[in-house]
Amino acid sequence: MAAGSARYVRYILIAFFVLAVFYFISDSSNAISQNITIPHGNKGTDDHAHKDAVLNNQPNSHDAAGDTHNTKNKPAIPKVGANIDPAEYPLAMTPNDPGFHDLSGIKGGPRVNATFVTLARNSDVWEIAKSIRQVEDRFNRRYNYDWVFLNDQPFDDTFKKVTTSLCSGKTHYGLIGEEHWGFPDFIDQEKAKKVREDMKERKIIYGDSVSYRHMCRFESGFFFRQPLMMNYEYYWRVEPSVELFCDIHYDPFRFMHENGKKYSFVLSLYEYIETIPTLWDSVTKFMKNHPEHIAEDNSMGFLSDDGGKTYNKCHFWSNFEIGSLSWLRSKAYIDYFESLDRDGGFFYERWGDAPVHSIAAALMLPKDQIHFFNDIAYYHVPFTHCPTGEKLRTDLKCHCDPKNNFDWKGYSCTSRYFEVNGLEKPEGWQDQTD
Ligand SMILES: Nc1nc2c(ncn2[C@@H]2O[C@H](COP(=O)(O)OP(=O)(O)OP(=O)(O)O)[C@@H](O)[C@H]2O)c(=O)[nH]1
Ligand SMILES: [Mg+2]
Repeated sequence: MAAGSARYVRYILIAFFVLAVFYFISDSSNAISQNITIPHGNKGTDDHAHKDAVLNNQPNSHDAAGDTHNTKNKPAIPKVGANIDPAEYPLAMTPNDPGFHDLSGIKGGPRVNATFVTLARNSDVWEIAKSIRQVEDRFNRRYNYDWVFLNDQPFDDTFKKVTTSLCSGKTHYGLIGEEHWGFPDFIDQEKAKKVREDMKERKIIYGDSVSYRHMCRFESGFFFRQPLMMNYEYYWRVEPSVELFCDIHYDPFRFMHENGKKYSFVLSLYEYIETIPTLWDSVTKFMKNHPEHIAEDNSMGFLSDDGGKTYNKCHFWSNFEIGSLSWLRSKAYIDYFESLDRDGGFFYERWGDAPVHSIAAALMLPKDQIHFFNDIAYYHVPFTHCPTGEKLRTDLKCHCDPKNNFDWKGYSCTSRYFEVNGLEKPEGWQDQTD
């Protein structure tokens, strides 16, 4: 009997021991995860500073319109304008600037109220995965900016899981309303159909596509006013299957914000005239009706070789854009979009968002608010922007072949941009003209 109860006591002691071990393990793993806080550049870590930082993070007032994923549960990063002085964290733009070569860890200093934005279908998941991987590796893993995904159909679980796992910032998923992805009531459906049939016969790329037209109109006039996008001031557009070839050492959003830039590009080229035969007529009408929206120091010289009589078809390639959402939401841009939209060319022709954005930027922004990011090396089929200058390419650890750089070739408009802005072309440009 005594031996039997000793056995029970032993069992109870073993059970206690096992429980104690379990408790210890789970408590210490908690302690470990609590200790891995992502540094957020906020030198003061007092409660007040933390509260301010949270207050300056994106408001959640529009979350109802989309699905938000934040598996990382990261602390808020202070925004420009929060209780942090950007001057304490100067942008290291060149190899001589302190901190330029430090690409490790999360970057200290403030963040701009900005997001990446991607319009995509569920079927684009693996193509956008490639793009995200590159954007994260070359830049965002150190900055953790959010990423907004937009779709005219609900995103499926695979899309959300894959993209959320790849993005270092918060991810948000928005469903586009029918009013932003469909035919407006003033469009004559029969006429639009005939145009598509005709373009199909003439083999104009995407000429017979309805969805491509909705996409172009959406990117021209609506992406920046989606409820999820209303939470931000700047955007960086990313498309499926794009590539980034060089390390990005500084925060381009901060560069835009601190230098008063509203629109930026890396590639420019000529548009197919068959897709926009009457776009310039429509723009001319807008200019006449709204002279108040035309900037004095505009870039008409980039768009026209005869002082505005005709369009030379030059545009910034909008599959890459870093820009100001406030500008796109301004009365000037909305008046412009609505005027063009009423003329029907998104459906009666096949106006692309690239010439629509570019013409707006060139006419309604002063020249110095448009920026060419020479140091962001980029590919979207079939064109490459690979920075001119061997020193720059090696400093930024670029892996693009400079022979593929499109900037100075005949079909690019970047030379014209340089001329209009009185900029000096980088050394070695002559070697890349063909
Ligand atoms: N949700 C959704 N997204 C679309 C649709 N069509 C295009 N997109 C997205 O809109 C963007 C532009 O479309 P693309 O097909 O890349 O157009 P493009 O760049 O002119 O042509 P490509 O040379 O084929 O890349 C991409 O981010 C696409 O994923 C669509 O019908 N629905
Ligand atoms: Mg594309």
